[in-house]
Amino acid sequence: MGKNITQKIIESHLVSGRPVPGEEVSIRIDQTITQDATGTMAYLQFEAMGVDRVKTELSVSYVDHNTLQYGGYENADDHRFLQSVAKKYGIYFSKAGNGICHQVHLERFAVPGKTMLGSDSHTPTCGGLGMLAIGAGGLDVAVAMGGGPFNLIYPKVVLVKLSGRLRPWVSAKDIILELLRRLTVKGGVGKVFEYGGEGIKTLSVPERATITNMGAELGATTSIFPSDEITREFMRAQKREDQWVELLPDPDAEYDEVIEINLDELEPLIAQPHSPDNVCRVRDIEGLKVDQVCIGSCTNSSYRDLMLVAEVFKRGHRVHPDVSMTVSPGSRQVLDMIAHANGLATLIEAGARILEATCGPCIGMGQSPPSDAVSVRTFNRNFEGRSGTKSAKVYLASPEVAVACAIYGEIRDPRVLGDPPQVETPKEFIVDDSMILPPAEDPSTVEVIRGPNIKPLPIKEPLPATLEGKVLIKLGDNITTDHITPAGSWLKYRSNVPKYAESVFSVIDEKFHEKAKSAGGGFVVGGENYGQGSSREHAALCPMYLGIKAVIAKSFARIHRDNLINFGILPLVFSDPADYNHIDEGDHLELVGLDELAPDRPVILKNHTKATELKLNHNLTERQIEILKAGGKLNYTKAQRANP
Ligand code: MIC
Ligand code: SF4
Repeated sequence: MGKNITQKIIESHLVSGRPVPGEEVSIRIDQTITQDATGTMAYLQFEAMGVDRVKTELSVSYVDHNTLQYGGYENADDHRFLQSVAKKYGIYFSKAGNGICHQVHLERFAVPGKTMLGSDSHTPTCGGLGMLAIGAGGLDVAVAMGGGPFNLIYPKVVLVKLSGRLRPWVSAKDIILELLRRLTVKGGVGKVFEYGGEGIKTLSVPERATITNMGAELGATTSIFPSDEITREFMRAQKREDQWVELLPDPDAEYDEVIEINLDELEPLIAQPHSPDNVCRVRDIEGLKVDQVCIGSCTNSSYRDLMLVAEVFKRGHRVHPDVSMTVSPGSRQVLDMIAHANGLATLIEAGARILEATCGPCIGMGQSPPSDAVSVRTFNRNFEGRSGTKSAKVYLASPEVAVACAIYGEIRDPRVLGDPPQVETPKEFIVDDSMILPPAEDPSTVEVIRGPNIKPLPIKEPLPATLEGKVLIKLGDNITTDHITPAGSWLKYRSNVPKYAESVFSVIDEKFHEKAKSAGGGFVVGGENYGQGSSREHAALCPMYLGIKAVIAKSFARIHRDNLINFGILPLVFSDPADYNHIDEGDHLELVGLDELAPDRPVILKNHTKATELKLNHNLTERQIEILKAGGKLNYTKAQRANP
């Protein structure tokens, strides 16, 4: 039987397990990436493991999320820590201003056929170049840097067969929005989306990367394109054709599912507040007044995306007087390229505000919209409050749609703008890696510098036989990690868990952390897809710090479930979803028999308030149970290293 490319990469990296969908396998990791917001924790954990140098082929530490260094020393201290730790342990360090990790990695480091683990949920961006790139919590990345394998459930592989060619003003973003419309934010759980069909030949690597990037919003394990002549041309233009390898599915490759999209039939789409799957046609909501337009983020910040916007403005258009428009380039290379191509000057003259090459407004670092404002963004997430303004209404769309909205001051289908500009992929990019610092030759000369914002890691006790406490909060479906531990102004406390823990659920209940502390911890009850969104392990670590013992939900998002296990919090699932209706906030619960926790054996929950008993499932593997029993993955890994 022929193999698809996902199978080829997983099987060539298999360390243990059977490659059968639904079974746990472990794979060798070739490359890792971290970013500043998750990196400090990941490196503290790496240090705690006592490994003297990374064991991967390549590890890169990026500073891209919180580069403003405003209001005090916290960020700058974290960045200095990251720089010194990278130098000491054999990690490349991409300085603030060099760009967003996913865009820079695609340009400078991604290699087809390799595996990569990144402490950011949009790590699959590099799947656009034929890499098996997976997002995970920082602790999993730390273990991979130490040479440990990464465990995952062997995914189902879905072929997304593209035919035809995108019509004028329709773009790669519309392909992934169409998938989100069809499948929803939980439609990709346990799956890898592998793109194929004649239509892929019409898409450049950055366009492919827009699609694989936003596969994260489907909840997918990852997304991947083959590595073909288009990939080769991109790598040649990046002056690293020597790293190119062809990677194609076998002609008789089999897939678990096939989804067909005829590109000719797509039209400009837009995701409405507050979920990336709330997708409609742009023309269905035309005329809605727009207050803000933001171009950028790891989804749409390539040379092609920014030049397209600039080319539209070159026709004599300007930003509408009532609109505040920002542009954040994906990388310093992109900024340099648009400057040389006269795109930057055009954007400035048109009235756009040029921001640094960072995540910026995407993670609520600046550009929080005014109250009730409408913001159209080329980003990938529009969860309520993520922009920093709870009442704002964030829409997600392509650069084509965003520029039309900026010009007209209202939601507009870009097809009103006449013939679309043609932006060719450059034959040669400007390559200057001087903001990527190599590690030291002699690590013993490097001292790791820690500022006062870096607090020691909280460690959990081993799992007891029973857990008792109150339901501290009961939540609905699709709770995001932005609800659990918001970013924005809290971002600077990522290496200070006691402080960051004050943010837990503050979007929903400002007093939650006080309530949790005074109750001595307790339980969280959730609906479907609990913990969707980012990979931030703080969404497990901070609740752990507040004494959360278990989360009982209808279902979990992959990365967050792994993070809960890594920090010793039980992720339990209602065996009958209707049981969700029989637990209320304030109920006094007890989980019993945890000393006998075993795969396929349900956990018994006693609800003392309601005098009822429920069976809860968990789908935990032997390995995950061992981690939970040890009180988390750090304890477990240390014990394993002590007794290999
Ligand atoms: C995000 O887009 O939510 C982030 C910020 O990039 C996160 C990582 C983090 O919270 O630091 C992600 O996507 O994993
Ligand atoms: Fe940065 Fe936004 Fe991408 Fe997250 S989604 S990595 S915050 S640009």
